[in-house]
This record gives sequence, structure tokens and C-alpha cells, in this order.
Amino acid sequence: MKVLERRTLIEVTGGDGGSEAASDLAFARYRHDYDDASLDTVLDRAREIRAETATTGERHLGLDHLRRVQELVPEVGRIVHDRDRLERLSELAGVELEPYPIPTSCSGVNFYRPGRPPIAPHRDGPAFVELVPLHADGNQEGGSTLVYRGPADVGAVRAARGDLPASELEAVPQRVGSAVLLQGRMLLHTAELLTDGHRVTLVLSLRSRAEPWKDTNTLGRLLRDDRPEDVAAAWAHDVETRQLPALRRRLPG
Ligand SMILES: O=C(O)CCC(=O)C(=O)O
Ligand SMILES: [Fe+2]
Repeated sequence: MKVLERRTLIEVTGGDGGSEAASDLAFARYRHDYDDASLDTVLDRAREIRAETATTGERHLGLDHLRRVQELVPEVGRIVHDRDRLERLSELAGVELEPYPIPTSCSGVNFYRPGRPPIAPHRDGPAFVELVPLHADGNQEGGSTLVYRGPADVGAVRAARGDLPASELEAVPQRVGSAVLLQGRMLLHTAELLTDGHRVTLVLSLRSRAEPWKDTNTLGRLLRDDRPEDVAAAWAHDVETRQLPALRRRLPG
């Protein structure tokens, strides 16, 4: 794994996020060493599953995506739990990471196509995501993730007003062969519109093992994507067995 770039929250947004942040990382970009054949299998299977389960209608953030892919595609399950990967990403993040425990939000595949806004400006629920482009075509070669160069709450207000000029967005290139680790919960971000191309991206969620409460996936937020029977029990289990005990250990006395 060759690191191409690592930027901190202060460098990108002007602030360190205080006690909200899980580490000082804004994003890191690196040449990944995932096996090409495995990633091709993930791409093929993701396309098949999407074709079988194609839905229409309004989606959260306008995103065309698959969820809980680690249970649908064994290669993704293996990547999610790979010890060496977690160690390398933890080093890049500056904090020990764990795979995101709520199955519907642990891994996904996003599909972007020409002329269609890929994903509305947002902050992520999980503290970190690893974005691994599986396929890109067209002039922009996959385009970029666009990160607001200021506090995320300010960016959200400006985005709602349609006032996010390109000059205030940091472009993080998304190229096949490289990957991006993003503290997306602390950054207002979106993706560049592709004029003539597609991108398919594997999204792997992570969070801090020591501070699992640094997680903005409320049950209400999860239910914008998931059915209660698919997510409520896992969310409650995580809050009771991980988030609350970890927070209790931090309480004075
Ligand atoms: O693919 C990208 O450029 C961004 C994806 C993203 O922000 C997400 O899936 O939460
Ligand atoms: Fe995101």
C-alpha cells in the first residue's frame, strides 16, 4: 500500500473537530493492494444483484446503491474482516479501527452514471469509510469526491441553499487501483457529477474501536434506508453492548 496523500481535518476544514472527531484525519489516498480478481468478482456480483433487485422511487441522498454487501458477496466479507487491512487503515487513520458492526451499513456498492447527480451533499453516519473504485469509464475517469473546505455544519447550510462553489470544495480523485479513507462523518461531502462516464465504488464503513459512540447513525437515520426488521435489533444491540459500555468507562467516577 503506497500512500499518495494524507490530509488532516485542520488542513481541509480549518478546524480539528474537537471531541467530536475520532482522529485528526480528513482523508488519505493510497494505492491499495486488494487482489484485482477479487475486486472484479465483487463488481460482477454487485451488478447482478442490482439488476435482480432494481427498484425505482426516491432514495436517501438520491443514491443508487446496494447495502450489506459483506453478506451477499463473500469477497467483501473477507476484506471487511482482514486483520492486516484493519491494521494498515488504523495507522492511516491515527486511531484503531473496527469494521462497522451494523450489517446494513457495514458495506455497500454505489453506482454513478452520466448526467445524474451521484450523491447529495452529506456527512456519513459511520466515522470512517474506505472508498474503493471498482470500475470507472469516461473522460473524468471516475471523477472525485468533493469535500467542503470548512466546518461541516456550515457546509450543510450552504449546500441547502445551493451555495457550494467549486472553489470551496477539495477534490479527492477516485481512480481504479487507488482507494480513499475518509472521516466522512466530520466532512460535508458529495461526489462530482460525471458528464459522460460511470463509476462503481465499494464503500466499507469503519469506526474507532475505543470510541464507538463517535457514530452518527441514529436509528432514525438508518430507517431512511433500511426496514425496521432489518436494522432495529442490530442497532439496539450495538448501542447496548458497545456504545453505552464504552461511554460509561469515560464517565468521571
Ligand atoms: O463515491 C464518492 O465519491 C462518495 C461516496 C460517499 O460519500 C458515500 O458513500 O457516503
Ligand atoms: Fe459519504
